[in-house]
Amino acid sequence: MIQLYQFAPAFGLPNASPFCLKLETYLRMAALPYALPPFNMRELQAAPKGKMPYIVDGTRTVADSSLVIDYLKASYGDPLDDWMNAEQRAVALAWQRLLEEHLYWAVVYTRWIEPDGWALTRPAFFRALSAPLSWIVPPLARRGMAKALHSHGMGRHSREEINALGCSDLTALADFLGDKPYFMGEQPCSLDAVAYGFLANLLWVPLESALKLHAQKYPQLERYCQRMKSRYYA
Ligand SMILES: N[C@@H](CCC(=O)N[C@@H](CS)C(=O)NCC(=O)O)C(=O)O
Repeated sequence: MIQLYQFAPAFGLPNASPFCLKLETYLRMAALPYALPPFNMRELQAAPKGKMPYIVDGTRTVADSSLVIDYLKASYGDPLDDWMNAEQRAVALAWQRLLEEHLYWAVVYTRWIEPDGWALTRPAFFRALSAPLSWIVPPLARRGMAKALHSHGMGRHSREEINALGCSDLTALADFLGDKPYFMGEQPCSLDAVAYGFLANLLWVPLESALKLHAQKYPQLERYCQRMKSRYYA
């Protein structure tokens, strides 16, 4: 059976990492059985690309949620996306990139850099550490995130600019979803695993960030997450 390596649940969600929640949701959507080995820091150190999630499937280890999904499609078929034409695939990929390569960094800023976010993130992500690691690791990890934000470019903006950029992504997502049940229409597809991974991680975490408050202005986003949850996590 596929072994899914990811962080421990946090914030009342199956995973507080949008990429981990994306992959677990994909496995459920595609009805692929998987097991969740208990998380410990050694797994993150052993991660082939230094990030979660990754899977072990028999003799194969595959890292990166999107590359894992490509591998799963090639190995077990593509029940979720095989109905889409080339234009729909192009649109879905563009939304995925908006979520993963842009909105993600605004979320990272609110969780790791803004003081209210850090006050929640630190205990939620590092509770398993005991002293002295619990004093040393969290500030180092936070510094690493600040560096990554700066390298990406998002971290060079002011707080107001970052929130405005993230909010415009959320407005676009809400406008595109509109009254549709799923992002690409009547039928769910792998983009919905990505969207759920990110939107649940904004709407359902106890951090009242500007991004969350903005997302709450669009009731279709909450309805969408509830729809995904009741269909795939009942
Ligand atoms: N492109 C990767 C991104 C994964 C990613 O950024 N994972 C973060 C958690 S959201 C992580 O493991 N961070 C740990 C670290 O950077 O040390 C994917 O799709 O899997």
